[in-house]
Amino acid sequence: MSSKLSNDFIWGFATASYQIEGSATADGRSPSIWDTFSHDTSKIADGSNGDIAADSYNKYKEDIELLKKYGAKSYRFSISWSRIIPLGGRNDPVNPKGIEFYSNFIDELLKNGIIPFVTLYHWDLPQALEDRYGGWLNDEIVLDFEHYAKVCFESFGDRVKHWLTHNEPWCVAVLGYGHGAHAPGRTSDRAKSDVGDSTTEPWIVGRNLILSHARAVKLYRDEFKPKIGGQIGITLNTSWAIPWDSTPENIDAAQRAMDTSMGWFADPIYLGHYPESLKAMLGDRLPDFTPEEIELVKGSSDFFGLNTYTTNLVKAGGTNEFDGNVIKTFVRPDGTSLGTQAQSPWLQAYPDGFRQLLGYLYKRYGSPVHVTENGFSVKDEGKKSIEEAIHDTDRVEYYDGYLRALLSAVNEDGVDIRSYFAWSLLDNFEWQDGYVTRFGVTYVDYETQKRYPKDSAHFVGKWFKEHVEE
Ligand code: GBH
Repeated sequence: MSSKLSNDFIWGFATASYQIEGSATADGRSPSIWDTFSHDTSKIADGSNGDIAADSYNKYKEDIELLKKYGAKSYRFSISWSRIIPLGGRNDPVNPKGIEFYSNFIDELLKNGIIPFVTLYHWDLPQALEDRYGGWLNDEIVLDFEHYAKVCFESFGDRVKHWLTHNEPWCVAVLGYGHGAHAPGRTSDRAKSDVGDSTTEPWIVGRNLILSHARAVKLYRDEFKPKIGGQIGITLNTSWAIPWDSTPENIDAAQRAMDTSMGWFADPIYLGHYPESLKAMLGDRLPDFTPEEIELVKGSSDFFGLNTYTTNLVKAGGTNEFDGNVIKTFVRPDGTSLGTQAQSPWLQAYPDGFRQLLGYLYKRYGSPVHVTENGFSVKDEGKKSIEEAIHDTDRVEYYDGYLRALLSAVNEDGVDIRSYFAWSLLDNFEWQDGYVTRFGVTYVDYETQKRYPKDSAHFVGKWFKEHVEE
């Protein structure tokens, strides 16, 4: 048995437009819902926003230099919808300057031998569509997203062969409309927002996200793929769920956690229906699909896109519907913890959970897997000097463990994995956590916007050099 990954294995680093680009008003870009949300300083831990971020709109050539230096084969980045169509809608003008920016960017990647892996939607909806009809709550969005996707396929499809429609629809629906922690910040919690209904809106938004994904894929397959080839799919996020102990209630609870975090989207897309446990939990509040819609949705992803960071132990008895009404913990019955704690409270390192998750979803859904995000925020890294921060031992250990787990999943468990992207190339705007939490393999000094490779950047580069066949 080979102990390596095949030579066509794609690996690299990932980012997202709002988290790194800055230049919020440059060249005709209009605000997105994240500009609005983050400018309400009560929403972001350090009162920051993405106005400047890591300044990648201006420093993109430097970012590509870093990718080259680390030996990356590919770069996963997202396109800012409001740079391409500032007002967002299907009858609104396309912004040539926005097209030009990403076009130059893609050319520069290709010139350096780096494969562009493009996400269409990583959460930065044009604010104009939120104002016009309520964004993802309104099914108007389905056709507007399809049109935006079409403009991108037409403009970049000659050079981009790897497309993702949505990044983590669970986060869009739940964090945006359930907990109100992400833009547009709607929730039933009136301490956080005057508007929103957490019992219904996330499920409506989820349905529109699925339909918009499916329409964009159908368009790509009908009008673009026959001529230009390429692959298109969606990327979903989940933590792996392990029953806290072997009681039937807790085994059931762990399955419910998977059904809610991943099955909500994956079951319709790969299997053609919602998970039974979700229907049972929500009844009429889960808006179903018509038979025609199911025909559109089922089979609408060429691969399984996975973002995953951690594992939870799961017990029955919670009241948070978005986790499937379970209690999640890192603490085992014997009082020990699963792994090293990150800066992010929701994240501990547990490589074996990654391997188990890969096996689970390959068995359940049967699609080749692209791991489009995986990474670690080192505790208190934001408080360290640059000299200290670049020696990011906990992150190196995280990647060491998770990459070994990946290799075992491929070579021992037979999971068909096609790519791996570390999150993230750069420290960046970590949404509601602002700039304090750092996920980069490259340190960004926000005072000077200088970049400093961390030990983990070298580690990941070296690991793939040693583990991908020539
Ligand atoms: C990814 O989400 C994002 O795609 C990326 O933009 C981000 O920077 C990166 O991870 C690091 O966070 O306690 O209920 O709020 C990761 C998936 C799912 C992880 C939600 C945090 C919090 C659950 N995230 N989870 S909750």
